[in-house]
Amino acid sequence: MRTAIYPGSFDPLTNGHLSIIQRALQMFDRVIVAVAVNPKKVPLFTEEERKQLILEACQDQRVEVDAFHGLLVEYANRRGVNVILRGLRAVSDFEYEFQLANMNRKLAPGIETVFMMTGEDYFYVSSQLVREVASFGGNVEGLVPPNVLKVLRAKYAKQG
Ligand code: COD
Repeated sequence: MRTAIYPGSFDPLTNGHLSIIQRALQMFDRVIVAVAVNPKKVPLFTEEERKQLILEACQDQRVEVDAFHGLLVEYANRRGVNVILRGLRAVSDFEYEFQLANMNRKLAPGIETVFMMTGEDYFYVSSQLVREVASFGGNVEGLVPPNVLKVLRAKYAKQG
């Protein structure tokens, strides 16, 4: 069975992420969406919230949603998966992704990183921009799945 791990912060999941997951399912039998938990960062959504939002939005038995602490390659080894899936939006993503992929290869030579191009409608979408726009009351409809839109609106309505 061909399995890929799609790691990320997913704070929150956007339609850009979803487009990568859906297209990856045409190439892999199973995709493990792995939420990275970084104790040094304070995310908008908790680990559990991020996992739940991805689960609700994906609704496909071939998608598993998990979380990991520590090094990605150690998580991949524990899961017995040797493909890491990443998305590329623009040239600006490339430098960071190139460093990440090479460092991961140095740490774990058997693990390959596979890149997929962004869906053309989502090349400008990032979780960070979505959070910022939503925090100022801007409309992010169409950029995130409906369940994420709902919780974003609720979160920022509460904060006033
Ligand atoms: N279209 C297409 N792809 C997209 C879009 C979009 N609109 N938005 C995001 N993506 C891609 C990103 O390019 C990325 O590939 C992936 O989706 C996830 O994005 P994010 O922003 O949710 O996640 P990142 O980039 O913050 O994730 C970084 C990791 C958490 C994977 C990384 O920091 C990590 O591996 N951390 C664990 C510790 C570790 O092993 N560190 C050493 C790494 S060398």
